[in-house]
Amino acid sequence: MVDHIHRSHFASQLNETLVGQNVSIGGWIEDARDIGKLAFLIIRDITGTVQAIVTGHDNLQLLKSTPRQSIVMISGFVQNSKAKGFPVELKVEVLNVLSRSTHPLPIDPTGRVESAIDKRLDSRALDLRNPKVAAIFSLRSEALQIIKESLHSKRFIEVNTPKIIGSASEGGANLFSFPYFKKKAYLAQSPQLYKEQLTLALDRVFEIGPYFRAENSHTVRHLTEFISVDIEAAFLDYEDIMDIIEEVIRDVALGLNERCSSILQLVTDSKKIVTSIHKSRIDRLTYEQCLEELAREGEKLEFGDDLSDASLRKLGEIHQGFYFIMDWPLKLKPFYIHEREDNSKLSKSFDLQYGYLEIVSGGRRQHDSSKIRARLIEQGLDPANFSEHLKAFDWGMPPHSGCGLGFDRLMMTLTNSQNIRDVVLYPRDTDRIIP
Ligand code: AMO
Repeated sequence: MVDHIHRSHFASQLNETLVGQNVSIGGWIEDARDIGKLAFLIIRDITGTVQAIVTGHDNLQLLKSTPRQSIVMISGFVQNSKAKGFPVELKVEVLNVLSRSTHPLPIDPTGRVESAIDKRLDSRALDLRNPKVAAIFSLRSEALQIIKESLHSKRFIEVNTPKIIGSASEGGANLFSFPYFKKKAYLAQSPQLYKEQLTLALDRVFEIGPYFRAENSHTVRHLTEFISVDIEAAFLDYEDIMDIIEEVIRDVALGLNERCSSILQLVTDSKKIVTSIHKSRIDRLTYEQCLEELAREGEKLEFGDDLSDASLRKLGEIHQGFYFIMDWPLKLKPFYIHEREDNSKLSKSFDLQYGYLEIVSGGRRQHDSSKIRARLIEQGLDPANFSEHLKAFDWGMPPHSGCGLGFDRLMMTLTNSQNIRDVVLYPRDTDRIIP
């Protein structure tokens, strides 16, 4: 019986050693050129393309009525090819059309006719047939794998904390709320409180999961749902976390260069990810040094002012690629951030920037619950709403530090993408909740 599901090979596996063998390939028709007695087909699967030669009245008739992008299973013999880019080709014996596409399609997935990102997102699954688009998501997958390997090698264990929560994790207003049986529940803004609590027993944890933020931001770098790599570690200070995150990002850049050079070529037109991170340590500037640098550029800011996009862009011109900004004013940081012991106006905190784009935020955490209570009140938050969290601090809480890395933003920098939507399969923003 002919099996119409299982293929014998992926497209990229066909080579001269298979000449004369009968193989089957499953994929979609990218191109078809009928020259009368025969037709040339280009069949694509996730690994690449195959040239196929179709002959015979029935097969040619079937092909005539089959639109491009339809799913086919072809089988036949491998033979040497004279075509440019194809050392071998498939002489088709059996052509099965398994699923016909409609014509015309909403977008051209070959990329020959370009569509705006919004139109592409409306037909995202089809958009992914464009090898350049699919490549971004292969890189994403590999980057996640490398991050996990890197953190495991540093004794972190992976955890999963709930995304349906009963009270705010970060404080502030940007929470999505919804009815939950007889209660009100929220979508987690971050795993901040859980990951901190877990250090009292598990020592070093990381979580890769979604953050939900009801932020009314319309930019190329904000989504309402995005993926973060959160890490938290007992008995480490914030500069240790800066070392760790620097190593993780270096591992990702070097790992992608090593493991994915051909995919990188598709995405970035270069076989290597171009970031300064390969060569040297990432610059570490204090917030106050940033103010001085900005003042030299003619931008006068007072201590305590936040750094605007424009200021960060200026700093990004001076410090190409990644750079840290550390020791922010305490009042600019969330309630759980620890003050510097030598100056309580400053915090043990850091952001990792890539130009104007903030990639990571983290710091040493306050582990004295009375100080956390005072900070909550200072920030207009009610400690009673955090009682479930605060009780863990009475069970023996080690000093700890951690950070959250915006994974989608990291992928933007690694793939030279200007819009976060390019590196997220089904982005969620203020306007888009489908598909
Ligand atoms: P923060 O709020 O800075 O820190 O978030 C961590 C990182 O997440 C990314 N990010 C975003 N990415 C896409 N769309 C958004 N709307 C968005 N908002 C933030 C950024 C940012 O650096 N609990 C702390 C982390 C910690 O201290 O461990 C936190 O949530 O890259």
